[in-house]
Amino acid sequence: MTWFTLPLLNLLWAAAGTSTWTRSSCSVPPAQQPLVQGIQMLMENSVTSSAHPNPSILIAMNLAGAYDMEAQKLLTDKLMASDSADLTIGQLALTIMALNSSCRDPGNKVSVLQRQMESWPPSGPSAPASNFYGPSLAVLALCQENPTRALPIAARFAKILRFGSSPFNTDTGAMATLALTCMYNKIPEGSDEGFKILFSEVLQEVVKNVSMRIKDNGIIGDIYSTGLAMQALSVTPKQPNKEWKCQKTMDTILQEIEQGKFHNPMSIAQILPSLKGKTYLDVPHVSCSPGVQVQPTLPTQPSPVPTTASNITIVYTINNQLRGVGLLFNETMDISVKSGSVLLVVLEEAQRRNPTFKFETTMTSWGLVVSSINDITESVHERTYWQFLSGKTPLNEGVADYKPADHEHITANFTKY
Ligand code: B12
Repeated sequence: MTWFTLPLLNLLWAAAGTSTWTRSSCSVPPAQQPLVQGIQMLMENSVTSSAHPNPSILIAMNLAGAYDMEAQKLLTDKLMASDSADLTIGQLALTIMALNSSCRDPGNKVSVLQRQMESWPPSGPSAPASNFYGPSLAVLALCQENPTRALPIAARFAKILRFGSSPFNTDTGAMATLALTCMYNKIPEGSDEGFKILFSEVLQEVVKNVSMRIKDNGIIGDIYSTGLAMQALSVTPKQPNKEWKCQKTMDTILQEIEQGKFHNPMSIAQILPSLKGKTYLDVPHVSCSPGVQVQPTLPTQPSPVPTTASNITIVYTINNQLRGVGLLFNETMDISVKSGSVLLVVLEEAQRRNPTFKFETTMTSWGLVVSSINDITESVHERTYWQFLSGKTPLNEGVADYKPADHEHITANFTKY
């Protein structure tokens, strides 16, 4: 072999569109395993007979290897019994994947999802990127069920995604990468070469956007999108435009876990597969033979910080400047609450003191969303919502998780996505 043959071979390899790029591998160091076990137990403990069944938690439990077999069975049975008509496209897709991860047959849920995706999108391709999250889940679930039937749906999804995605959202990009990678890997033999080219081109673009969000400390997007982004970058056939050091990402996430940033069960469900070296593409390969997992002894919890009864003051503003949506207003109030309170307590105190600050919440898989303030209500149709900011920076947690600091200025701003 002459000195130039190897580079030449590489070039030919690349030109053929074959996927070769060296991924850096990563794993949780043994000393940090108890941290991971701790959050998994926290997540599993959130499964109760009264809680609304969360398919993302079942997927994470099954990918990681469930500790609590009773919780696993309870969730599986509840999801089996759920009515497709009550679910959005994304929820239905997650339910199908969750049942598959428990080796249960999702039955007619698959054909319901297939039909819904055949008439997607309902209102033209101008939807913002975040609206592709649910449909990405749908393409992924349908791809895992039957790639041949999923092919036309996935192709339409890819074309719309290519032309209609602004602004870019890391979580959505990650989920779209998983969906398109599944399709790319499973294009039925004899299909038009155009499908492979389409998925390849759109994947390249989405992976480029995800990789642009890699920060120096390894976080991809924000800490809560990093789990999904790790899954995406670890399976994509397309090389990211920016070098990704998986271990760096892992180490930073472990530090964040140590600082208690992953206590919301849904945030754990989205990070756990990556910590275990798993992705949603592994769902069809989960082995359901009777559990070998043993519930670990509880890692020593950090002793609770003694609560000082001191009060803090939060400056709280509610603002609606969207014309045509009810009354325009901008009201500010100083609110005093116990230090360590979550933002929800601030909102409750504001409402107690002034009826203009009255608000309503809706329950979701991530917890409570503030759906209405001062009678101005979010709308999926109008794409409006109440965004929460600290100063000018949007919060990366919801009101039931975020703990404001003394003198922090929190704004609830009615805006569009
Ligand atoms: C789309 C989206 C939105 C849309 C939802 C509307 C819609 N119809 O699409 C909008 C733009 C309104 C939104 C708002 C917010 N979001 Co958001 N959102 C997402 C995203 C990208 C996808 C959610 C989804 O479709 N899931 C799939 C379906 C099948 O599951 P679902 O449970 O039915 O989905 C619902 C919930 O996820 C809920 N939801 C969406 N965001 C949030 C945030 C919180 C805190 C809660 C409780 C619920 C919630 O809306 C979905 C549709 O009804 C996720 C990303 C992710 N990794 O999950 C972020 C995500 C859930 N959002 C997040 C955040 C921080 C927010 C905001 C708090 C941002 C802000 N600064 O105001 C607000 C909520 C404020 C409030 N009023 O209480 C974080 C939550 C992190 C955390 N630890 O809590 C995520 C993970 C993004 C991230 N990586 O940081 N969001």
